[in-house]
Amino acid sequence: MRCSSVLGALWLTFTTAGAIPTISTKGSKFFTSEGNQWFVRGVAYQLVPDDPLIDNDQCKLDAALMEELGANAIRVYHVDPNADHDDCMSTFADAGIYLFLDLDTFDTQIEQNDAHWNRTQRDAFAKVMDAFYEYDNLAGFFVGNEVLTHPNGSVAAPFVKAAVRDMKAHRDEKNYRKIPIGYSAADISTLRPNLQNYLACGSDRDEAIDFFALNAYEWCGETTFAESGYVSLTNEIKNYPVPIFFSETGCIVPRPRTFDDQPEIYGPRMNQYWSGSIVYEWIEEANNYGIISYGPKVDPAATDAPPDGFTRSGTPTPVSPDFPNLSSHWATPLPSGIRENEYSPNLTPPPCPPRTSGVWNVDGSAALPSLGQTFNSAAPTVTDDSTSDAAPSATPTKTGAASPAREVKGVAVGLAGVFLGVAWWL
Ligand SMILES: *[C@@H]1O[C@H](CO)[C@@H](O)[C@H](O)[C@H]1NC(C)=O
Ligand SMILES: *[C@@H]1O[C@H](CO)[C@@H](O)[C@H](O)[C@H]1NC(C)=O
Ligand SMILES: CC(=O)N[C@H]1CO[C@H](CO)[C@@H](O)[C@@H]1O
Repeated sequence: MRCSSVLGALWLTFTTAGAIPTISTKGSKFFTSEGNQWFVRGVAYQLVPDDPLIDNDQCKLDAALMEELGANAIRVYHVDPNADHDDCMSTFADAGIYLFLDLDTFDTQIEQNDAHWNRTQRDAFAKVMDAFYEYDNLAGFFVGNEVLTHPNGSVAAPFVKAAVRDMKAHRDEKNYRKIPIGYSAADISTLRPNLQNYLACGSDRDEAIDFFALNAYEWCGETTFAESGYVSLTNEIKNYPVPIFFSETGCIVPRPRTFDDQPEIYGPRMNQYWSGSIVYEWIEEANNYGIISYGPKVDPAATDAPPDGFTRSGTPTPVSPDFPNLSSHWATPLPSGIRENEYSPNLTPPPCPPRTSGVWNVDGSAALPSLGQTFNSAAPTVTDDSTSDAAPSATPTKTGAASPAREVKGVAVGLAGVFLGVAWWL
């Protein structure tokens, strides 16, 4: 927006300074507090494992280039709730950029094996919420990222939903605004659409997610809406009662990386059902998903070198052709969507999926586990003891400056028209 007159500029200063509209949900869409539909167009942003939102010089350098790119959101996987985030958050707000934040820390995330949700976790999640609720450009919280990664992982789903219930209760007890609370799922074909339906089902809306998000690497190379798998993902959500978007996208095989899914996601076939996407990821590091770098890779053995050789601060330099390709798609304005006051959704929650032998091992009509209830004692959610052995997986640990997300992303393998999402914890 440009203002030629001084008066106009003054008026703008008074009406918009520090005032980025907040985001809420209605039906299957996000809206700004100004009543406009809002689509996510973001990048995953985790330069350092602990917290990328405390170094304002760095935030300024990155926010400026993100604004030029056309991003309106970042996703951050881990923060330190004891740190001061005011400067970085206002830097991003000034650039029109919202934050989706994962509430878990390395020690507190819900695990698929040995699944539980207890007071220690609840208090740690609440601490992150308390540290961020005040920021108007906080768009939403995730209670988990890819907790369920295995076809038999469904038994962990009740603990994810229990976390949703308790985090919504915390938000409401504290009288915070209705900050949307959701979950970011791995794209496991055998868990679809049961997981998304389970988290949204039931008459008790205090237990249901406010939005769902999917990490989907199904659009790879030259493909189409129909061939990529996006058509079946879309068919599964046409009546979904809350917003849904891609919380990670950006397949890297084959190169060059074109991001040709972007016009489809924001185009008419998908934008009536989906609320956008977050591209994985900002920084170039060992996994090769970066769209910018802070300099050439250095020898990790050199003095003061970052553990993986990838510099994690400085002036961001676009990676080519990834960045220019994405930029050319994002030069297109976002769809205007529908005004909130013209939107009267008639959507009902999906039925809770019934337990299906070998596929969905959760009784959707059973009560959620209470705080501190363990996997074994959550008897209604397991069929028999053979499903509750749950050898604990290697707990993902914080290793130096390695990527906080998986270093090898899900690879979508086209196999006789069937897509198998495979994800690894490294
Ligand atoms: C909750 O579980 C964690 C392990 O994930 C454990 O370290 C902690 O002591 C537990 N807290 C309570 C209150 O049981
Ligand atoms: C799921 O399958 C994996 C691999 O087959 C196994 O290690 C794990 O224990 C199983 N988990 C449950 C809850 O059955
Ligand atoms: C959409 C777009 O800009 N595509 C370009 C991505 O990069 C390759 C390689 O430079 C180009 O050939 C495409 O035209």
